[in-house]
Amino acid sequence: MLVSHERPDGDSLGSMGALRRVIELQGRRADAFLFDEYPQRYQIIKPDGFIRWSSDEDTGPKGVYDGIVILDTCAWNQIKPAVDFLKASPLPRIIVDHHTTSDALAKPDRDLHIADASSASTCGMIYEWFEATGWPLDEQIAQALFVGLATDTGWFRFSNTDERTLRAAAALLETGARADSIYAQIYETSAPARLLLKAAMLNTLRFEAEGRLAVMRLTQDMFEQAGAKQADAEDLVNEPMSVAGMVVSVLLTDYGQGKIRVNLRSRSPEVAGCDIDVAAIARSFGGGGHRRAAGVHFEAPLELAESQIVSAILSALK
Ligand SMILES: [Mn+2]
Repeated sequence: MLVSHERPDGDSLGSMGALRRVIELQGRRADAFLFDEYPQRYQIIKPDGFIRWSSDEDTGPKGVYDGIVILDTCAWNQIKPAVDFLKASPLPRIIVDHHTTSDALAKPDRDLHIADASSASTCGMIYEWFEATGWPLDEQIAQALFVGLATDTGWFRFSNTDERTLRAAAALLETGARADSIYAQIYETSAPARLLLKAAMLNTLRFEAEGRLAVMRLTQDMFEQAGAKQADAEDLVNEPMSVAGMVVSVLLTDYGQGKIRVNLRSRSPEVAGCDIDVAAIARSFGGGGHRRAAGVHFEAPLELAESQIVSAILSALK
């Protein structure tokens, strides 16, 4: 049984898809569970074998499993629908994750927790795992892992792009991954709704701290008017990073009923001239993530959440 975080991204889907396929090639079966709808833009990772976690399964999926693998997260609040099941389940589990935030998801005497915050992606860790075991890879696995490597590094542009990532990427290209078609399928097949949503978001854009901080909003009205889904908002927080001198970008998404999600991005110190650890800022509000990409949930009105997060960033920028 494979599980990853809510709001699945390329790295979580890629690592689940690749592991599912490798297990299948070993003559066994693995089911990957999703807490959300399968995102349309990741069709390149074969969606069959992914099962939607349903509310009547809150106490556990009906299938019979030998063990659980949790991928690309080690935080209870990112796997909320499965928390009761996982806390009660006696099944041994393996956790493979590259985030700095870490809850006690593993029991030391029973489970295996493989954490490597120096890895750019979980897919990179999975690739190294497969390489070490010598399990044969096929084109489907190569495509899935390449998706995670590429998306978690902003298509090999972010500061986490390192030689490990590029070595793994090279090996996956050798195994049949096609960078051009993966790029086109992920980034050049978005619905018109995504562009409309982006336009609405950019309408809210404002600069603070002499143009070193960008603040943007998304509201339910904007989603409705654009005809957009939650998945259409993925990566939109990165838009202001195209501006010279930008250091931190913040996107606040209002889900209604006082539920706010905040996405944070910061530029690497070599480019920005200062080192803003957005994971630390997120953690101070109960969130988490990486130094350059983090997130936090607020139960507060939008204005209040915004003023709190903005003043925390402004004091970090001082
Ligand atoms: Mn990841």
